[in-house]
Amino acid sequence: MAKVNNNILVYPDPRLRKKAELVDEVNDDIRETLDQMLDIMYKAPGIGLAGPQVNVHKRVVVIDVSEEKDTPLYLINPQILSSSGSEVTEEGCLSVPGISEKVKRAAEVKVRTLNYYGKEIEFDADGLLAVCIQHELDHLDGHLFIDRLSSLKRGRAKKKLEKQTN
Ligand code: GNR
Ligand code: NI
Repeated sequence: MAKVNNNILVYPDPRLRKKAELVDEVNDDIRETLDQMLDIMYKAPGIGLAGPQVNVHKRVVVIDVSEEKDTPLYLINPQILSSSGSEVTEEGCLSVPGISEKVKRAAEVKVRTLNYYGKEIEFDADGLLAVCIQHELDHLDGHLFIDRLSSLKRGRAKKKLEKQTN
């Protein structure tokens, strides 16, 4: 019913800084939102998309890190229960266009989430999936990957972003 805005919000849009709210019921409305977010993510193209990026301030995320783009993952009210190790990965963000920087995050995460059908599930993730989950959960709390850079690198990134933004 409610159509998700096709435009992905871009830094420094203050709406990217709003904390997303818990989903209280996984119904057809939420599933429609997730379907639309997946479309937008594939078209972008990206490997993940969080609600706030499309002005949906609910704790919803879609991810597909598969090569064939045939393994969508839907996360509703996701939580990281525990994490271990650390890994540095070059990250980009659809909301921070033109910037890519190395970010240090946990290498493995244990996740508890509701799935597409509202069932609570738990799973472990590593590699790019673990990185993407952490990146998307940051969006739900209004955080961007550039917030995690050293102040020197963040300063440079912001300067580059300001030059791009007209
Ligand atoms: O498409 C995306 N690629 C990506 C690469 C490395 C680490 C994280 C990501 S997520 C990003 C899409 C996005 O902005 N999701 O919020
Ligand atoms: Ni992002």
